[in-house]
Amino acid sequence: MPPTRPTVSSTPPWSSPPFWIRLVGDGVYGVPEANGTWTGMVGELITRKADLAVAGLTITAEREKVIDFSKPFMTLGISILYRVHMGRKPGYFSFLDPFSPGVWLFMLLAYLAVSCILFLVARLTPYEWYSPHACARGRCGLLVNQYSLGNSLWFPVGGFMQQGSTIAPRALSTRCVSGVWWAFTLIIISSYTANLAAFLTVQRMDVPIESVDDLADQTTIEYGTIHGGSSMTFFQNSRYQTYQRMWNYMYSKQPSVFVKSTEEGVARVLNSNYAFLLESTMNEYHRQRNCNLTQVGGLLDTKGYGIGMPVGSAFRDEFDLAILQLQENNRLEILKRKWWEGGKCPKEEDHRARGLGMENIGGIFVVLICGLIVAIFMAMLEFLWTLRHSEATEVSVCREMVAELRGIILCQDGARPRRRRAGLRSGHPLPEERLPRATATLSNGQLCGAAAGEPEQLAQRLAREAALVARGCAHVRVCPECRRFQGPRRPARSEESLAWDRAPGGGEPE
Ligand code: CWD
Repeated sequence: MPPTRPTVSSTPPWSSPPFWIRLVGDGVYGVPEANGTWTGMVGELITRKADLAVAGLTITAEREKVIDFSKPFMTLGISILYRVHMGRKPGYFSFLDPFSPGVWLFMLLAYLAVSCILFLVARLTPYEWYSPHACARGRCGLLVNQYSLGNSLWFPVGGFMQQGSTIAPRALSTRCVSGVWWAFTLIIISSYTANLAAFLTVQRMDVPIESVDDLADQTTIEYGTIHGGSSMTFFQNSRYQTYQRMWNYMYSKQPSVFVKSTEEGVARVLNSNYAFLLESTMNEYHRQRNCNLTQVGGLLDTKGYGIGMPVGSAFRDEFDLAILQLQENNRLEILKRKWWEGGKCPKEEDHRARGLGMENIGGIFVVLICGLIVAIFMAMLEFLWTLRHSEATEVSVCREMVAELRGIILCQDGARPRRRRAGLRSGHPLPEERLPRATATLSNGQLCGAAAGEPEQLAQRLAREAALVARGCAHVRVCPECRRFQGPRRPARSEESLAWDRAPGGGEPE
């Protein structure tokens, strides 16, 4: 138990030993030949070479015509045995799996496209140009646009990461771009979250066929049955279109897709791209012993195993009675469990229940560490960039950086780099320090400055923005109202500019 080769017992009768048990001569279960004779165990029973056929012999109508069967002692059906397809092993970067590389690429392109369009649209619409200082009426009428290139690139990142940003779109057009980007983000993040758990499992079952129809509809996976058995005749005699198609494939396929034994079929499943149409009893038996095997779909039919004997055999009633008794006192079920039960194969859910380890999500830690390293590297570059106009001193950049860091850690303002102070002394101030403190000349010749009694702070801010315009900074612009008072480029502190300075409410749009 279970039988691997058909077994036939011959005279003298089994009830009074000695009796002989031997394997059937041709090694098959039995199918009818063209000339009306039968092969295998069925043939030996018909010719009375054997008294009993004790095996996984399927009771069929065709056989019932030529031999007798006991009552069925097991029920089964034809099933598909296939090898377990292992998904990719979880890796450090499994968190990227929910989307294909193509989708990640398109997301990056979508992000860049949205950033560019946001930048252009914000420049185009007049509603994104506004005065940052509501109280600056009558002063330098500067308009700013919050969508600088940097902000245009940063704003979609805030939306995508569900963090938002302090940049709020003002115009209908920029709100429209933001709205569609947020909608896109919503779907992408929801889809990612929904798929993430499934993709972080240890090993994912990934079966290319899920039913007999899938098997019949493809040609890459070969499939076949045991040769000379009832499974083969099931397909041969079937009137169902799909099974007919499968029979035509199996019959014509070269090299043959039929196997001589279940062992040969199982080995073929494991070693090649082959699906074995195997009786469910044997399917279960082999799956219990090899976790790389799986059953695809359900049963194709329902039938039973019976003990075969020649027509009119004297043993039939005795076997029927014994089988019914064994069934009623659960002996058959106990025996089946005893012989079928094998090692336990882990289920897919078991993997999930175990939780995620570093092998699943370690990659995000790598991303974090890389991000921090890049940030530190960029801070260093920014530090060097700031010093680029400074006068060279005998103090090395590294020492200045160390001094700066020490100052930060010890909260000592006095530890500021000497090179910076040297820069100021030498008349090469830092970018911020180079900004005008109270007045500035605009590129269009407009002078912007603090009026008498104007708080110094506001004057400084206005002057600073004016200086940005003067440096060609594109996200600051002189308001159209102001331009009315401005002629073409002219030197600072022209008569006209002074007139503008004095004009009531001239510099600030409502
Ligand atoms: N048999 C078969 O036809 N297919 C199978 O998968 C197995 Cl395990 C056996 C023989 C069948 N039981 C018969 O009696 O012909």
